[in-house]
Amino acid sequence: MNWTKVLVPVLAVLIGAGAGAGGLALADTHGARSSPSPAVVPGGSRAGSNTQGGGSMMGSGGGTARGGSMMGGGSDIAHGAPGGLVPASRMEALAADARRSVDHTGSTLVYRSQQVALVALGAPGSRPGMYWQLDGVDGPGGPTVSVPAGATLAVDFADGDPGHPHGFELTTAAPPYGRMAMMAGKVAAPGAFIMPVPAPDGNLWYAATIRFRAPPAGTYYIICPVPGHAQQGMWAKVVVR
Ligand SMILES: [Cu+2]
Repeated sequence: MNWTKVLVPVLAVLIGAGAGAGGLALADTHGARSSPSPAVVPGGSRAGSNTQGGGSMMGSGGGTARGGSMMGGGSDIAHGAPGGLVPASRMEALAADARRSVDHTGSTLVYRSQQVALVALGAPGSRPGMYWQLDGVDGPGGPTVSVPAGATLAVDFADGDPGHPHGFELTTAAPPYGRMAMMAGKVAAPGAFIMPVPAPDGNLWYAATIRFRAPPAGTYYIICPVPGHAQQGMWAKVVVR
Protein backbone atom coordinates (compact mmCIF):
# COMPACT_ATOMS: atom_id res chain seq x y z
CA MET A 1 0.00 0.00 0.00
CA ASN A 2 1.34 3.30 -1.00
CA TRP A 3 0.41 5.91 1.54
CA THR A 4 1.30 8.79 -0.65
CA LYS A 5 -1.23 7.64 -3.21
CA VAL A 6 -3.96 6.74 -0.80
CA LEU A 7 -3.75 8.69 2.38
CA VAL A 8 -2.81 12.08 1.09
CA PRO A 9 -5.86 12.47 -1.16
CA VAL A 10 -8.08 11.09 1.60
CA LEU A 11 -6.68 13.51 4.11
CA ALA A 12 -7.05 16.31 1.64
CA VAL A 13 -10.72 15.48 1.25
CA LEU A 14 -11.21 15.26 4.99
CA ILE A 15 -9.44 18.49 5.69
CA GLY A 16 -11.50 20.13 3.00
CA ALA A 17 -14.68 18.66 4.40
CA GLY A 18 -13.71 19.72 7.88
CA ALA A 19 -13.12 23.24 6.78
CA GLY A 20 -16.47 23.30 5.07
CA ALA A 21 -18.45 21.76 7.86
CA GLY A 22 -16.51 23.21 10.71
CA GLY A 23 -16.54 19.82 12.27
CA LEU A 24 -13.37 17.93 11.57
CA ALA A 25 -9.87 19.16 11.87
CA LEU A 26 -7.00 16.79 11.37
CA ALA A 27 -4.45 19.34 12.29
CA ASP A 28 -3.41 19.03 15.86
CA THR A 29 -5.00 22.18 17.07
CA HIS A 30 -6.30 22.79 20.52
CA GLY A 31 -10.02 22.72 20.32
CA ALA A 32 -10.47 25.66 18.02
CA ARG A 33 -13.62 24.27 16.50
CA SER A 34 -16.73 26.23 17.20
CA SER A 35 -19.77 24.04 17.25
CA PRO A 36 -19.63 20.30 16.92
CA SER A 37 -20.70 18.96 13.60
CA PRO A 38 -20.82 15.23 13.96
CA ALA A 39 -21.83 14.58 10.39
CA VAL A 40 -18.34 14.37 8.98
CA VAL A 41 -16.87 11.11 10.07
CA PRO A 42 -15.02 8.92 7.68
CA GLY A 43 -16.37 5.77 9.22
CA GLY A 44 -13.13 4.00 9.73
CA SER A 45 -12.82 2.92 6.17
CA ARG A 46 -9.68 3.40 4.24
CA ALA A 47 -10.20 3.99 0.59
CA GLY A 48 -9.09 1.23 -1.64
CA SER A 49 -7.66 -1.07 0.94
CA ASN A 50 -10.40 -2.30 3.16
CA THR A 51 -11.68 -5.72 2.36
CA GLN A 52 -13.69 -6.04 5.53
CA GLY A 53 -16.77 -4.21 4.46
CA GLY A 54 -15.75 -0.74 5.39
CA GLY A 55 -13.94 -1.42 8.60
CA SER A 56 -16.28 0.46 10.83
CA MET A 57 -19.46 -0.95 12.15
CA MET A 58 -20.95 2.47 12.53
CA GLY A 59 -24.35 2.68 11.02
CA SER A 60 -24.58 -1.01 10.36
CA GLY A 61 -27.91 -1.04 12.08
CA GLY A 62 -27.32 -4.29 13.84
CA GLY A 63 -24.91 -3.31 16.51
CA THR A 64 -21.46 -4.73 16.63
CA ALA A 65 -21.46 -8.46 16.41
CA ARG A 66 -18.09 -8.66 17.99
CA GLY A 67 -16.52 -12.02 18.22
CA GLY A 68 -14.89 -11.38 21.52
CA SER A 69 -15.86 -13.34 24.54
CA MET A 70 -15.34 -10.81 27.24
CA MET A 71 -18.44 -8.76 26.78
CA GLY A 72 -20.83 -11.65 27.04
CA GLY A 73 -23.26 -10.69 24.36
CA GLY A 74 -21.54 -8.05 22.38
CA SER A 75 -21.23 -4.35 22.76
CA ASP A 76 -23.36 -1.76 21.12
CA ILE A 77 -20.65 0.68 20.24
CA ALA A 78 -21.72 3.10 17.63
CA HIS A 79 -25.02 1.34 17.24
CA GLY A 80 -27.35 3.61 15.43
CA ALA A 81 -25.35 6.68 16.27
CA PRO A 82 -24.60 8.77 13.21
CA GLY A 83 -20.94 9.56 13.30
CA GLY A 84 -20.32 6.97 15.96
CA LEU A 85 -20.80 9.17 19.01
CA VAL A 86 -20.83 7.06 22.16
CA PRO A 87 -21.16 8.22 25.77
CA ALA A 88 -17.78 8.41 27.46
CA SER A 89 -19.15 6.39 30.35
CA ARG A 90 -19.96 3.56 27.96
CA MET A 91 -16.44 3.41 26.62
CA GLU A 92 -14.95 3.66 30.10
CA ALA A 93 -17.14 0.75 31.20
CA LEU A 94 -15.97 -1.31 28.23
CA ALA A 95 -12.37 -0.56 29.11
CA ALA A 96 -12.94 -1.50 32.74
CA ASP A 97 -14.55 -4.79 31.69
CA ALA A 98 -11.65 -5.50 29.38
CA ARG A 99 -9.13 -4.78 32.10
CA ARG A 100 -10.84 -7.27 34.38
CA SER A 101 -11.00 -9.91 31.66
CA VAL A 102 -7.61 -9.79 30.04
CA ASP A 103 -4.55 -11.49 31.50
CA HIS A 104 -2.25 -8.58 32.17
CA THR A 105 1.02 -8.66 33.98
CA GLY A 106 2.43 -5.23 34.40
CA SER A 107 1.69 -3.53 31.13
CA THR A 108 1.55 -6.64 28.94
CA LEU A 109 -1.86 -7.84 27.87
CA VAL A 110 -1.85 -11.54 27.00
CA TYR A 111 -4.66 -12.98 24.91
CA ARG A 112 -4.87 -16.76 24.62
CA SER A 113 -8.11 -17.00 22.69
CA GLN A 114 -8.36 -16.81 18.94
CA GLN A 115 -11.00 -14.15 19.51
CA VAL A 116 -9.26 -11.01 20.68
CA ALA A 117 -11.46 -8.16 21.85
CA LEU A 118 -9.40 -5.07 22.42
CA VAL A 119 -10.65 -1.74 23.74
CA ALA A 120 -8.39 1.00 22.38
CA LEU A 121 -8.95 4.49 23.73
CA GLY A 122 -7.06 7.49 22.46
CA ALA A 123 -5.55 9.43 25.35
CA PRO A 124 -8.57 9.38 27.66
CA GLY A 125 -8.70 10.73 31.15
CA SER A 126 -6.53 13.14 32.99
CA ARG A 127 -3.08 11.91 32.07
CA PRO A 128 -1.42 14.47 29.82
CA GLY A 129 0.07 13.76 26.44
CA MET A 130 -0.49 11.40 23.55
CA TYR A 131 -0.87 7.76 24.49
CA TRP A 132 -2.92 4.62 24.02
CA GLN A 133 -5.00 3.12 26.75
CA LEU A 134 -5.58 -0.52 25.79
CA ASP A 135 -8.06 -2.61 27.78
CA GLY A 136 -7.98 0.03 30.46
CA VAL A 137 -4.21 -0.17 30.82
CA ASP A 138 -1.77 2.49 29.76
CA GLY A 139 1.95 2.46 30.11
CA PRO A 140 5.07 4.07 28.68
CA GLY A 141 4.64 3.78 24.94
CA GLY A 142 1.37 2.03 25.67
CA PRO A 143 0.92 -1.51 26.96
CA THR A 144 2.16 -4.45 24.90
CA VAL A 145 -0.49 -6.70 23.43
CA SER A 146 0.30 -10.37 22.87
CA VAL A 147 -2.02 -12.43 20.68
CA PRO A 148 -1.80 -15.92 19.20
CA ALA A 149 -1.15 -16.39 15.50
CA GLY A 150 -4.32 -16.74 13.50
CA ALA A 151 -6.42 -14.74 15.93
CA THR A 152 -9.21 -12.44 14.87
CA LEU A 153 -9.02 -9.03 16.49
CA ALA A 154 -12.05 -6.90 17.20
CA VAL A 155 -10.98 -3.42 18.19
CA ASP A 156 -13.39 -1.06 19.88
CA PHE A 157 -11.82 2.33 19.42
CA ALA A 158 -12.77 5.76 20.68
CA ASP A 159 -11.13 9.14 20.98
CA GLY A 160 -11.36 10.26 24.59
CA ASP A 161 -8.97 13.17 24.26
CA PRO A 162 -10.53 16.65 24.39
CA GLY A 163 -9.23 18.84 21.61
CA HIS A 164 -7.41 16.18 19.61
CA PRO A 165 -8.47 13.95 16.72
CA HIS A 166 -7.14 10.40 16.82
CA GLY A 167 -7.18 7.34 14.61
CA PHE A 168 -5.86 3.80 14.73
CA GLU A 169 -3.41 1.84 12.67
CA LEU A 170 -1.63 -1.47 13.11
CA THR A 171 1.65 -0.81 11.36
CA THR A 172 4.79 -2.67 10.47
CA ALA A 173 6.91 0.34 11.39
CA ALA A 174 8.79 0.33 14.71
CA PRO A 175 9.59 3.33 16.90
CA PRO A 176 11.15 5.78 17.19
CA TYR A 177 8.75 7.60 14.92
CA GLY A 178 8.99 10.79 13.01
CA ARG A 179 6.12 13.19 12.57
CA MET A 180 4.73 11.22 9.64
CA ALA A 181 4.82 7.82 11.31
CA MET A 182 1.99 6.58 9.14
CA MET A 183 4.26 6.87 6.13
CA ALA A 184 7.02 4.81 7.71
CA GLY A 185 5.54 1.37 7.27
CA LYS A 186 2.54 -0.47 5.95
CA VAL A 187 -0.80 -1.32 7.47
CA ALA A 188 0.01 -4.71 8.94
CA ALA A 189 -3.27 -6.43 8.12
CA PRO A 190 -6.20 -5.68 5.82
CA GLY A 191 -8.71 -3.58 7.70
CA ALA A 192 -6.37 -2.69 10.57
CA PHE A 193 -6.92 1.03 10.18
CA ILE A 194 -9.36 3.63 11.45
CA MET A 195 -9.33 7.05 9.88
CA PRO A 196 -8.89 9.80 12.47
CA VAL A 197 -12.11 10.88 14.12
CA PRO A 198 -12.83 14.26 15.70
CA ALA A 199 -12.10 15.10 19.29
CA PRO A 200 -14.85 14.36 21.82
CA ASP A 201 -18.02 16.38 21.81
CA GLY A 202 -18.36 16.95 25.52
CA ASN A 203 -19.17 13.61 27.10
CA LEU A 204 -19.71 11.98 23.74
CA TRP A 205 -16.77 10.24 22.13
CA TYR A 206 -16.36 9.32 18.50
CA ALA A 207 -16.01 5.57 18.28
CA ALA A 208 -15.54 2.88 15.67
CA THR A 209 -15.12 -0.86 15.64
CA ILE A 210 -12.95 -2.81 13.25
CA ARG A 211 -12.18 -6.46 12.87
CA PHE A 212 -9.18 -7.98 11.22
CA ARG A 213 -7.11 -11.11 11.18
CA ALA A 214 -3.80 -11.00 12.99
CA PRO A 215 -0.83 -10.70 10.67
CA PRO A 216 1.82 -13.46 10.65
CA ALA A 217 3.88 -14.05 13.78
CA GLY A 218 6.07 -11.08 14.50
CA THR A 219 6.14 -7.68 16.13
CA TYR A 220 3.87 -4.85 15.07
CA TYR A 221 2.74 -1.55 16.50
CA ILE A 222 -0.49 0.25 17.10
CA ILE A 223 -0.06 3.90 16.27
CA CYS A 224 -2.23 6.94 15.84
CA PRO A 225 -1.90 8.05 12.22
CA VAL A 226 -2.42 11.74 12.96
CA PRO A 227 0.87 13.50 12.20
CA GLY A 228 3.03 13.86 15.29
CA HIS A 229 0.98 11.70 17.62
CA ALA A 230 2.98 8.46 17.39
CA GLN A 231 6.12 10.57 17.62
CA GLN A 232 4.81 11.95 20.90
CA GLY A 233 4.19 8.51 22.34
CA MET A 234 0.90 7.34 20.90
CA TRP A 235 2.06 3.84 20.03
CA ALA A 236 1.93 0.38 21.54
CA LYS A 237 3.65 -2.89 20.67
CA VAL A 238 1.69 -5.87 19.39
CA VAL A 239 3.31 -9.30 19.42
CA VAL A 240 1.79 -12.05 17.31
CA ARG A 241 3.22 -15.26 18.71
CU1 LIG B 1 -3.74 10.76 17.67
